[in-house]
Amino acid sequence: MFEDARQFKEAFVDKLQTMQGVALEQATNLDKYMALGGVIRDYIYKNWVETNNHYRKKESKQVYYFSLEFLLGRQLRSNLLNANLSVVEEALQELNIDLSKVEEMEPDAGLGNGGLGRLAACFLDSLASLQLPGHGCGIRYKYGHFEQKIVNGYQVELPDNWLKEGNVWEVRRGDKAVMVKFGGQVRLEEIDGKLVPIHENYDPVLAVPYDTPVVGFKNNTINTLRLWNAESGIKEFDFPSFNHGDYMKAVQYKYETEAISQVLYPDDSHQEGQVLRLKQEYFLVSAGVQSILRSYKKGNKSIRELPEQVVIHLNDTHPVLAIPELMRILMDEEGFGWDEAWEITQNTMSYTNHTTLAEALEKWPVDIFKELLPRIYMIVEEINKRFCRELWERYPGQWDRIAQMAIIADGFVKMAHLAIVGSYSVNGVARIHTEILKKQEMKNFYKYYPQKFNNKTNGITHRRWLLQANPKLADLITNSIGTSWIKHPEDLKELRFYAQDASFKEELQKIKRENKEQLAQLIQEQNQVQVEVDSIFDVQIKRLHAYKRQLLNALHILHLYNKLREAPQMEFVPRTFIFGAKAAPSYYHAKWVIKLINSIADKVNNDKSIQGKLKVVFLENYRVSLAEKIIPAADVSEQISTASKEASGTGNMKLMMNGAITIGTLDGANIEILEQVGSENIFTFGLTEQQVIEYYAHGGYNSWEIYHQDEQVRAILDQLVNGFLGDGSKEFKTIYNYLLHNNDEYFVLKDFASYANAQQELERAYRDQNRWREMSAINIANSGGFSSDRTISEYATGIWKVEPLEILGRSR
Ligand code: 26V
Repeated sequence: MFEDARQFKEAFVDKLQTMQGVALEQATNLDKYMALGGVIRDYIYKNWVETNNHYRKKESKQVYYFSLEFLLGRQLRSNLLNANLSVVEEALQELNIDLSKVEEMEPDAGLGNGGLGRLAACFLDSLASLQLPGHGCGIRYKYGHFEQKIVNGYQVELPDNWLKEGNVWEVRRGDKAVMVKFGGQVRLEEIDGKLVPIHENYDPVLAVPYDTPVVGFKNNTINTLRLWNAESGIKEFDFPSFNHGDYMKAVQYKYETEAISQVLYPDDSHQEGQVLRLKQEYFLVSAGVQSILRSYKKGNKSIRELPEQVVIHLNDTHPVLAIPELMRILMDEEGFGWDEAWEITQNTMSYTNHTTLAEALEKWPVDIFKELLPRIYMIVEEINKRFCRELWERYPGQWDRIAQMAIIADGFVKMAHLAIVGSYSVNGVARIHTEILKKQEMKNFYKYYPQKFNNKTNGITHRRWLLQANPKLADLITNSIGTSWIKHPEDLKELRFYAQDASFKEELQKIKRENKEQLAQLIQEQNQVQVEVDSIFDVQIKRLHAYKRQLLNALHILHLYNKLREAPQMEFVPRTFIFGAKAAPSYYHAKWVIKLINSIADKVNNDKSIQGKLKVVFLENYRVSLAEKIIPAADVSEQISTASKEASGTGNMKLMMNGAITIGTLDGANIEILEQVGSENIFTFGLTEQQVIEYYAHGGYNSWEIYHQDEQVRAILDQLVNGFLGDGSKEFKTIYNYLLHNNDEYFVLKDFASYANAQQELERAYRDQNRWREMSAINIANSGGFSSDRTISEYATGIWKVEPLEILGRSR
């Protein structure tokens, strides 16, 4: 199929007619996108069938990655790349169609908040590309992460109706629907001498799977991302039989049921006791576990062998109810006793922790939990009882320790505790993060289960984030060191010899400049701000959160601006600060920081006295497809979280891989980046993790002291409240109070001087362009270890015990 461009063109024109009902001449870009997607999908589906047959036949162990979030972004270009359809671009050109225009028609699949969801998407890509039998299991939210508009400098949220034109990649599998039960009562009835739980008066919800193919890189493997849709199951023809009252009830029921998969919670840090969120979590895992067992039982293996055949990976605590759900099915439906069911369950589940922020650790009020999931609550209670008994035997009399480790305590179900107790592996996402888990956050659990804890430093798919997002750089790399890095990203190491090569560096610089030109154009179109292409493009793109300290960056910009205003002729390398960030809709502090950045932008960008040397740009609606445009154009990568707070970070890896130089704290994966590139090729600053933890434990920091001692800090803080930034109203009082009256929880002022110093050093380094390019090359050369292929290989051998499986494929 598609041996040449001609064959593809025929299929494409045909698809335009059969799918969209238009001729090529009349087709809009949307028509073209749909038809192109349709042709590619047909092509991919063949190997999908093949892959599934092969998995069935071989009875190979399967991984199911359970996650409330999958932040896929767009799929057209990555499917083209991975399915090896290189003729397509050429064929479209012959038809006078610009692929990049067509591509813009695809809405991002924004089914995630940030790092955790994007990691899940990178992992799917690596699983398939490494020919590992691994599948995603999630929710098909009707509305993805909100669309952000900036109005007068403020964030405004709009619904993201990403499915409105349909979704060419997915297929609905109505025949594979399962039922999920909420509420009702459970009573125990004695049947044949055994106590059997009978669940009555529950609300049934139909879970309907929509499958999306996940295409491996040029290898015929097509794995599956299964997303569940919540439906009432009430058929339209049932309606006439309802009398008036029932009719209203039926409509209401339909509405309430469908609400379960209606919208992604747009928060990545703050847990609220929302029943709907708990419903979503149980809905996903119940549907997921039921469907896994259903297909497992079609094979020849016994359920006792489940742990050798299946691993369910829990992406944070959100899908942790998979543990009691599997227990329920094994006991209530398959007739296992507790001990055997527990052994199977514990050996089937593995869990990743993604944060130590206390406010993000999930816990559910017992009364809400019990009412919504009565049978699951009984099981969790029993898990807790048995676990506490074990603890009592090991630590007799140590009530405090046992209370601290209990799964149910103080009226809450603690999901991280359930996760650790119910799975055989617990991992953190960067070395420092895992160490913090072991010595602080989960200290007692580590002492009790040392063998469960392990580290898996995060990674990113170099296919999307380099090969696809930065094709010119990818070509330069291939022309220099050959193609092996594409399959073996560690081979990027070979580039280190080119760090001294003048012509390589010249090319590198040329490519960066071209990418910057493109981004400058986008900034002009979107923000009507003209930026200097030869200025330093200094980028901070990530969720807006106090611990990530966009505020530190913003205050430092204000500081640079003050210096420039005082001495416009001072030595200064022009800089463009670029931000992209969404704030959780109810996170007021974060929203004020957005407003602050935009107010600084207004002031700075319009001040002629500084001769355009400083520009500030906040790009609205940060998302995967926007990241793909910003990252290749970045010179500087801002990774400035308060040490100990950023579990890993993955943007840091994407930017490094595209040749940006990191300015960062010793936090998350920054530490491993530092190790890879050496201290001459990164700018680090700020408090260490130990110092931060010491301050939190014993106090000793007073932000007012810095205000009083540091004249420059005082100047910028006063500018927040003296009308300098706006219409004379004192609108940034909340930020001022946060930093001073609330003592600056994340040490922004404490790290300010050290950050400003590092920035000065960075500027000095940039002046030596030859040296800067060398640094850039060294960063790219050492980024291969941050490919998610490395991460996934480690999961496969260290946790999942799964092996690659060759798929022969039908198409070739
Ligand atoms: C928490 C919550 C709390 C309840 C409401 C909905 C919600 C949604 C997501 C989260 C998870 C927050 C944890 C998280 O996103 N961690 C990030 O994980 C990245 C991948 O491991 C890592 O690189 C980042 O450093 C880490 O912040």
